[in-house]
Amino acid sequence: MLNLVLFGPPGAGKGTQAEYLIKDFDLNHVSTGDLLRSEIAAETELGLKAKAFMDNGDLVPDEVVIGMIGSKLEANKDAKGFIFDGFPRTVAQAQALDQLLTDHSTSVAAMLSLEVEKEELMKRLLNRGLTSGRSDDQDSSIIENRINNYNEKTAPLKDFYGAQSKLHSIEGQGSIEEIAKRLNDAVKSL
Ligand code: B4P
Repeated sequence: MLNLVLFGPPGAGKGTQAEYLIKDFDLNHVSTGDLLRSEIAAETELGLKAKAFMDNGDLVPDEVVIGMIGSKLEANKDAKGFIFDGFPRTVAQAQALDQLLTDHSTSVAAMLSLEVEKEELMKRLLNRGLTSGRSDDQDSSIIENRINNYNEKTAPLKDFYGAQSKLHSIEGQGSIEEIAKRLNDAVKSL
């Protein structure tokens, strides 16, 4: 199995680039942001719990997100591999992912970290907010909170995967196609 963690701050291009990686390497896509938004749309108990956190730009509690990943792995045992998009976002989530993958006799092959400057992130997200209908993309103070949460709770995961020699930093500015090529080259070199 080829399991990739697609990493980066909000607006780094994770969802955008995941589409190319899925096609190029025939992987299953697991986006915790997308899974949470479908739970909210379906007005499930989990969705109702997650909504307030997401609307404020805060991380949803670890146990909620980890449970969703466990179900996805269980339901796709024959997959060639997974692309984890927006997960893990905390050290506890990364440890849980390692354990879940070990239980399925596999592991994370690489963390692909998209590097983008804050100014560009703000620009992309506010721009997406014009059409996405996502309230967390429409207000600069909420976007700031998301970026601060990333710097405080999520960025330390680079050390977590770096210590396992799995960190690959990728320049995340430029055209979408250029970045897709950089990611493709990085995966082929694994
Ligand atoms: P996500 O859905 O993961 O939201 P995101 O980080 O904003 O998405 P992404 O990074 O994929 O967007 P993209 O750059 O592709 O999370 C939303 C919320 O869910 C979180 O704030 C949190 O509350 C919760 N959550 C999710 N996972 C969680 C977890 N594991 N634990 C706890 N809470 C969790 O796109 C951004 C824009 O940039 C797009 O408009 C795109 O077109 C544009 N863009 C992309 N690449 C570009 C490029 N090269 N040039 C110009 N524009 C580009």
